[in-house]
Amino acid sequence: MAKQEVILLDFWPSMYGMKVRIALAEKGVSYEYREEDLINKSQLLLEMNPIHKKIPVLIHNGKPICESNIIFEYIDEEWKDKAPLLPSDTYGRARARFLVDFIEKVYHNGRILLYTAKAEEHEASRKEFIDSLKLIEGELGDKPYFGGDSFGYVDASLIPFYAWLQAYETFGELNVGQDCPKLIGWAKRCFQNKESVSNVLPESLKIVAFVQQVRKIFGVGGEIDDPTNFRDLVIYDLPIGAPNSEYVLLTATFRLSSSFCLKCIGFNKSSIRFLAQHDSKDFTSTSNQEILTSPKPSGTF
Ligand SMILES: N[C@@H](CCC(=O)N[C@@H](CS)C(=O)NCC(=O)O)C(=O)O
Repeated sequence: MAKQEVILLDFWPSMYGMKVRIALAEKGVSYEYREEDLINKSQLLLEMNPIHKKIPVLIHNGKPICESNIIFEYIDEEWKDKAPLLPSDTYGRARARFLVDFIEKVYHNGRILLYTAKAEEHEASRKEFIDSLKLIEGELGDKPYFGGDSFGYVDASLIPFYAWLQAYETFGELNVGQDCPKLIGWAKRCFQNKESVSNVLPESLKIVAFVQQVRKIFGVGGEIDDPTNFRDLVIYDLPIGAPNSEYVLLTATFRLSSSFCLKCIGFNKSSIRFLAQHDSKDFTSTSNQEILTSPKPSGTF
């Protein structure tokens, strides 16, 4: 086969982009990833997607394919010899497309929880959000994946939600694990069994910080317990080779106490220990008050 040129224009927190990256990983397609600055879009993005001007865009041998679901189906058809992602039967495909469409509506409605400050809007949205997740959970039934025994289109479309879960829970004051335990079990299964998922999904804290930055731009914020100026958290680019969660934790501690991370963001102990080694201080046994009054970590790691 002639050499293929595959380029993906994307933006790292995008659930639409993640879905496409998962499809490419499932198929083992090598591609060039190009991160877009959505405030200052590249000429290439404007040329390749002049109608919507949105990511993701897949450029295959110079030809653009736009809209994540269309890209997803294109990938499945074009690289059909490996890991089929859409069901083989007509009804199964129709059902999968229906659920993917519903999942997108849920994501869309969930934005109110992330980006508005009005408590009364939250109340209604929270209920709608959880009710929708329960409906989706019902579709899973007792199957390991939405695709049955194998991971497929609906799984790849929903699993980016797992990376955003911490953000929904933090800002939307939800406890999805309590309301939808099977769904969380499914998400963990995907994360543990599928490298296409674990390699693609960004660290939850990075998403939380991203949402926080967007809230700041929208002028929303301050509702969460924020003793350490969480709002000012800055996320730096990950250096090549840095273990993701640990580095994010390290950068986070420029502004955050690690006990706050541990309690509110849910970091695990090994990350905290890693931090402690680098900062020669055992934060795991330090009280909040001590951390708040101790000097902020500084320097480069
Ligand atoms: N329906 C589109 C939605 C893609 C989308 O909303 N992309 C966002 C980033 S997550 C974007 O590019 N926004 C830039 C803008 O709206 O100007 C898809 O499925 O690909």
